[in-house]
Amino acid sequence: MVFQGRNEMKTTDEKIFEALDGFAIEIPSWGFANTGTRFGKFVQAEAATSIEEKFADAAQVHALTGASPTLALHVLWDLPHGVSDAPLIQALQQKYGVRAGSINPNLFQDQKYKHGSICNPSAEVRQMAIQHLVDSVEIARRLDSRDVSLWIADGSNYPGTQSIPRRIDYLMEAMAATHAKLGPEQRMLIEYKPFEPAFYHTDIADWGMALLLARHAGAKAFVLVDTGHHYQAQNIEQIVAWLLREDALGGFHFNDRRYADDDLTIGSIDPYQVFRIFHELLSHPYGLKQTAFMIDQSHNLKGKLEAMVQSVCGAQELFAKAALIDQERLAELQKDARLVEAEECLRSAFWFDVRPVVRAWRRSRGLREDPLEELRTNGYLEKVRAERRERNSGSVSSYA
Ligand code: PSV
Ligand code: MN
Repeated sequence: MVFQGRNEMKTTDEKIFEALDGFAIEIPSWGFANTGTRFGKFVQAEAATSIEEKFADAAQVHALTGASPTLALHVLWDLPHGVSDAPLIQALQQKYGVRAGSINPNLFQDQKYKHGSICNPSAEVRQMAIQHLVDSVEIARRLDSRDVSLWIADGSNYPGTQSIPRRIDYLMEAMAATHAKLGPEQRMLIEYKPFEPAFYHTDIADWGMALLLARHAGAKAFVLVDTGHHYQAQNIEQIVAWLLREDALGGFHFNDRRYADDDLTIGSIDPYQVFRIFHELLSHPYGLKQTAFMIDQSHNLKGKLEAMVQSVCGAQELFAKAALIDQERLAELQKDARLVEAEECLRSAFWFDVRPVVRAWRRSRGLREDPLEELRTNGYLEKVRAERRERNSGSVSSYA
């Protein structure tokens, strides 16, 4: 298969190698811990029980894939004492060779947040939530972490129970107060989600609201697209194209879904969608420049580490495929409205089997060809299961 543009002399292998050399995707600390659904938890012996174990697992995933050098941290879960936990994280970064990635404030678990955090009708609760955001900015600064990633779970369940416009004012105030604390190299990413945990209205429900909030907050505020946070049938790559055009795209939380915010493995349901998103990024001159790639998945049936390695490898493959699209030729075909040829130009890259070249790339970079197989046989899983089994048994009488 030839994927050469008229002026481009790069071979398919070269394009894939170049793409993979420049590709990194952050993994979430919460993907290694025991989590479940609201109906229950199936506890895993290998699940991380401390922040150190999360760093150890992240280092293992990075050693196997060569593509996940940073670990997203959730403040309440990973730095329960706030800023004073920063030295511990610094030490873990040193020890495991994985850096702290985005810092995720937690504004959804405290009992005081029953009616919202930064949108709560109580000024006292709003102030407490803003203080947590400000502390999160400070944590990120101490850890040299560029992004503070805000997901606001606020909303209401019944019409008439809250004032939507008043809560918009509260949102604007909190975002501005947080933005004012950002250092020159820091950014805040604003994540949107149409539902859950609230079921009537969510205060930041879609990309339009997130974009307006970012615009009002200031130049260091950007929008974060979580692929699981859309209504069915939403064209996500179109949102990406708009955000890129507005220089407002900060990053992604990747995961897949069939029904709601299902947290399934990236590309497991609709790999073509991920490919189309990567295509929008690659066809934009600065699409990759400031776009952070992160996985936001916590698996309760798949093995934690296996799922994470599979996710990173899946993301690499889809990115490699998108890098094969002949952008120059595609632009010409689109201009002439040669529909079938244009579509085939896109599709042929998608259907090209990049896996042999990805394996060759791994070999050439000193990595194992098959990271999943390596994980199953290198002894890491047995070791951590033995070490952690007891601690994970906690509240359950038996578990896998
Ligand atoms: C909320 O559904 C979300 O996507 C946010 O990014 C949280 O930080 C994350 O999941 C973990 O709960
Ligand atoms: Mn998310």
